[in-house]
Amino acid sequence: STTYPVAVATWNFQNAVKKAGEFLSTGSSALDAVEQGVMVEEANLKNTTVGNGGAPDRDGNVTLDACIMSPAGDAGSVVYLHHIEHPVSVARKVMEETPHVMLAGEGALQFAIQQGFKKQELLTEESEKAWKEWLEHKNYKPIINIENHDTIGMLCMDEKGDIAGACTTSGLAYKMNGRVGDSPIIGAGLFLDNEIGGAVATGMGEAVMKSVGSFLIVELMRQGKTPQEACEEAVNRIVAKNTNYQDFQVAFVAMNKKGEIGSYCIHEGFSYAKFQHDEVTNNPSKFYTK
Ligand code: SD4
Repeated sequence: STTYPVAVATWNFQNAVKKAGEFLSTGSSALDAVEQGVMVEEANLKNTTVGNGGAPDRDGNVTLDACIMSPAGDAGSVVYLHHIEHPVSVARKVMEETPHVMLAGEGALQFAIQQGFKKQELLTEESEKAWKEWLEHKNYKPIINIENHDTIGMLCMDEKGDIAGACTTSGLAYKMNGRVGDSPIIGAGLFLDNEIGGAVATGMGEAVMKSVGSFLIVELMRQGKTPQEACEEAVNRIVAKNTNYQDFQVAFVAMNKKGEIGSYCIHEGFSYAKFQHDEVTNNPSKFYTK
């Protein structure tokens, strides 16, 4: 039986893969499906790690990072973007409407507004309240698993077998002002090669950036590893290089050209959502810590 169309996403984001699946099932391109899929979480006010409702940095600013890649290998990215609910769509505009790959901060916001995006307040009452509580102790300690309130990275393969990917986040809660994570970095939070497959990451962005994790996974698949083996190798390298791996989570999801999926993470509790064979499922990931 055919394994695609297929959509996979980090964490238990079944609504997002369902949306992507609806687009894929009615003949949409992987690129349209992946954008529409992750937009579900950008708009979800209950998700405090993506888009509208995202947790702020330690100074109270909600700053968003996102990127997108097309089957052709084109890429667009925005970092440190304020006041725009759908950074993935701005990233797509960067890819399609500019000679660049990445726009940051004020320039990214200015570009978004020129493209017709509306400026809005993204800090919700709940997120503001949680931030003010955090200010009382100021203990910066990223949470290992926030299950369905987390960063979304998604890969889609359409009816033609073409792969697109996206990743979008408000980053780690109470990060330093100006901090950018792995999610909008091509090769770290997301990478794909339409001849091989793709990978997405979530968790402690600093560890993912230093290992260029998603690029590594695609290259390992190119050398013949399965998506599962490639994800395991990427996590093993991070564990080997970080003596404090007990204190943070990193998780990867990968897909190859056959629509085979693999996933691996440091700590138990990560799962990925999948749309395949017209069915939406949540799939607990294998993990490193015993
Ligand atoms: C970051 N990787 O900004 C993102 C955050 C994340 O689970 O995925 N949290 O580092």
